[in-house]
Amino acid sequence: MTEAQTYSFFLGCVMPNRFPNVEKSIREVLPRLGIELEDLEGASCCPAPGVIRSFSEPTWLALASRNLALAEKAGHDLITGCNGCYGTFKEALATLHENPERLTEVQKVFKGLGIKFTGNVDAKHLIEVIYALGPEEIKKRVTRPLTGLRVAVHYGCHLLKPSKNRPWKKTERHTFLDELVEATGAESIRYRDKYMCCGAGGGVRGSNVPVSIDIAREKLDNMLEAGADVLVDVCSFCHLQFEVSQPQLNKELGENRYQLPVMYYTQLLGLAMGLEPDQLGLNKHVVSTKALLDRILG
Ligand code: 9S8
Ligand code: 9S8
Ligand code: COM
Repeated sequence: MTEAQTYSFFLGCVMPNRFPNVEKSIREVLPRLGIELEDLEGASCCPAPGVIRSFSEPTWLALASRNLALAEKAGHDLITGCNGCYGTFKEALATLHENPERLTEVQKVFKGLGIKFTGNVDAKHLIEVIYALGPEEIKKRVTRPLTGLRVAVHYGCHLLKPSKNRPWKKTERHTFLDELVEATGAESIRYRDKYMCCGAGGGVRGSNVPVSIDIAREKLDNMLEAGADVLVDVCSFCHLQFEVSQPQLNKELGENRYQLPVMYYTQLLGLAMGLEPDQLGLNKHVVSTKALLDRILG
């Protein structure tokens, strides 16, 4: 077992408000892997990279810095389970580190607010921290192998791009999430346009719902065509998109074509580690997980 590590847990807006069941699965699973989470009291919206940064980059940088300053004060690196929040913090840190005058600007904004910030803090996606343990280490925790389960993984955009400021191998064909899924005994299947956006980010879902869910439909069609039993994601906003779009699409169609269960990675891993569906919030899904759970739990 690796030494315990502690992080400041940044929730973002979507997870605590819309998917506390996913949050629960993270809080159950991570400590069992030796990853301790400390709440980041007083945190605000990251703010969303595809939205707020498009309106005012300096406002985005100051608010992101304020959240980073809370982690810096707590003495831990920040950890998040949302790709969008991860994107904000990675980009904000790169901006501050590459342009010291931007740090000075932010410090000026903080003047008189009692916020100390040096930029000496890092931000990680929880999947990065889990992957650093190694898929072999994950395999050792599996007591209920998910053999025969066909998983369509969805990476999302901000986790991978821009690749310059991301810790992953420089490739267009990432495999780290597939490896972590396969460590549970499940099979990560190939499907068309796996690395494509879910259609929600960049303000698309907020401004043009028909276009947004049409992109989700295309991804779902590709997954279903490849025979997926479940979709696995690692982003609060992608999770929202796939959970909420399916009933919307079914309503438009007048038939229940889209019923692909959507799990966050820690829910899948938790099942493989022998946790109960209730502990992982799997009984609180929009798209029912019941038939799938009956199959897995036997
Ligand atoms: S915070 Fe506010 S809207 Fe959100 S979930 Fe993730 S991106 Fe950051
Ligand atoms: S994909 Fe494209 S922009 Fe993003 S990361 Fe999460 S939401 Fe879905
Ligand atoms: C998507 C975040 S995860 S944003 O909508 O692009 O800001």
